[in-house]
Amino acid sequence: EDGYDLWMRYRLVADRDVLAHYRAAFTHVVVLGDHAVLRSAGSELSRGLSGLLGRSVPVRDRIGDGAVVVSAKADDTLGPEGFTIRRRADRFDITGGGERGALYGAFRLLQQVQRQRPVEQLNTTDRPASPLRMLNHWDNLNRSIERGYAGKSIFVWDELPGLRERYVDYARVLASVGINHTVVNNVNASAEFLRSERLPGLAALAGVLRSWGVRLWLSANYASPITLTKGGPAPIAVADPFDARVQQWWQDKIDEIYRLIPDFGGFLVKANSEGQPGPLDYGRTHADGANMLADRLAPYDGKIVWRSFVHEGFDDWAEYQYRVFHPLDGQFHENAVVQTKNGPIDFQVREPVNPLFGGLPRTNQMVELQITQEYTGHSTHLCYLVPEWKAVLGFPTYTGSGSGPTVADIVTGVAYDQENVGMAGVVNIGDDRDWTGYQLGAANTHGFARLAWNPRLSADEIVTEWIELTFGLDRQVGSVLKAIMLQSWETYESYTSPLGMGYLTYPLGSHFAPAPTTTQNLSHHTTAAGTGFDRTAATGTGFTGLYAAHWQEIYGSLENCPDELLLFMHWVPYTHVLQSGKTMIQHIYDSHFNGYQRVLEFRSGWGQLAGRVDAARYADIAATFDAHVVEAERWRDTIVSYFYGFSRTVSARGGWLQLAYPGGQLLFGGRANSLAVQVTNATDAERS
Ligand code: BDP
Repeated sequence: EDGYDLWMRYRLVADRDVLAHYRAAFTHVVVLGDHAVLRSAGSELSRGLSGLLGRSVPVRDRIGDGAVVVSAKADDTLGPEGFTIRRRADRFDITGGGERGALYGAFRLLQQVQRQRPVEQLNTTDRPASPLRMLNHWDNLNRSIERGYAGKSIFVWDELPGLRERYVDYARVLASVGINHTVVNNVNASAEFLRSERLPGLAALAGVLRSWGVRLWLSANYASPITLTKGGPAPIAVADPFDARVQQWWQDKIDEIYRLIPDFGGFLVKANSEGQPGPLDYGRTHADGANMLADRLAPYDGKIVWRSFVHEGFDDWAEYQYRVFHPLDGQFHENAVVQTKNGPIDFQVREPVNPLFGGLPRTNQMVELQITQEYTGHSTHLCYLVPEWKAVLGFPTYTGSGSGPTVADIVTGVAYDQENVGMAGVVNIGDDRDWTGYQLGAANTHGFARLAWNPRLSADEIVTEWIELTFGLDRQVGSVLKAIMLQSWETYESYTSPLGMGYLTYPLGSHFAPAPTTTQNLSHHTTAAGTGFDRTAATGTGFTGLYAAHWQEIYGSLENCPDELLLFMHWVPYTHVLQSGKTMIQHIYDSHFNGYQRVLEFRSGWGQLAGRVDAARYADIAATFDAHVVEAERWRDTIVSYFYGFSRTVSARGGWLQLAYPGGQLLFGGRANSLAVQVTNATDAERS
């Protein structure tokens, strides 16, 4: 196996009793109704059950004993995307509240069968919590992927409208976990995607997605009217949303798109951020810019998703998004959605929740999470992000009644009774055979989608499901891998950036290797006496004042601020004693050493599974853990040395700070202004 099948492997059911029951229960598939999405459900059931049962389970016209009957019927309690699976005397019914619901029900049945759930336990009813469950690809026209670590874009733009088989598998992957919208190109958008010559190709791609219930979106460059009329008969020199010619250009473009793609989802826009053009260039607001497009998309049931990730000209970039967007609350039109990154900085391993959640009660909002591991180890470090996302979604903003609403309440529409809300994931998919660049990376893709479907699922439930679907039901594989994965996010944090400092990589680079000197003043103010960033309202930048009173008090206080965010909120002397009882500097040292130790344990834990996982995937993952160990060591040694260099404080471990190197150990220590180094087991070259 090479990982291509992800969580849809459909291998023969191993338990003979269970298999015998399944063979009696499922003999054929019947699709009631003529709709492409229902046909997809039927073909997937036939394909999956045939593999799982080791015999043909064809699609037939007649309902008889052992039929799995797929149909859709409008139903208020289910909604268009909900479903029920019911075991009748002689057959199973999968009934969707709409076609997509039926498709999701088909995948759910197949997942339960892959997990060998007894036939008596297959009855279920479910529906998604958020209406917009969306992927964001950061794929460019030349098929490079911004922050992608899994090869090139799976979309071969220049070959469209020619279609590849992989597009169908891509659509199946999305549908299998309930993703219903996808933005196929980078937010740093090339206007070329909107050029008329490109649209028939995109329409062909949209057609494939449509059969699996997925709507295609595009990222739009706000200056497209300028770029695409240049050199033509009627060039437009501005992109001002109040300019009549600009408005007409967009109107024509949107009409053109919908003629070709009747279910086009809409535009995702990154404006006035990191050099991108936008309405602020013309003295208009983000709301002005978004609404001009929203109004033209509305008659087609299209939407605009407008990103709040802006940072230009600021002292503390943590505040900038809030300061720009909070005053616009209530100004965005109904089909405009503001998409906000989970934290106020940029997908660091730990950030406080963006204060815009709870800060925009009259605006439709989506949370943007990063599935691709830009700042969390690319495809080398295992970092399972579901526990982080759970913490984000569960965060109580205290901006409403009691402690609520939580972020999950906001993005599911419960908080403010909204419909155009949901979750977007910057996806890690590329054209590598295993889709995500390393075998375990797909767990994040799966986990994001499962949380978008139901944010109440626990990390334990989600990872267990993913492991069982991906590696089968071997108990030891399940327990060892689950323990590793559930620890991996906090482990990554502990050897890269404990205490919430964040951003310790070179800011303009690949965001992979440690480079703490380069982010001095950007994410920390490190001196001989201490480190951190004073963002308090009392003495710092004022960021803590953007939260509800409850959090202002907690984050603003050195004593009450949770350790994991301490250096994000405060500048702290090395000698400060943390809630953990250790001094801050000691905590930094210990955290890095312990984290590295845990990565060694991950590698040896995986080593125990030899023979229990198919050879190719086993070896692939073992090789990734080897690389992970090397990189974790690099992080530990760089960051520990960095803080030792400033603090000149020696670890309490026998008075020596220990840095391992491949051949032995480097111990160094001393008192202020003196440094002793002792090297053991070294060759002369290593010693020098
Ligand atoms: C940062 C990335 C950059 C993206 C930007 C964004 O480093 O590549 O373009 O965010 O989200 O995380 O717009």
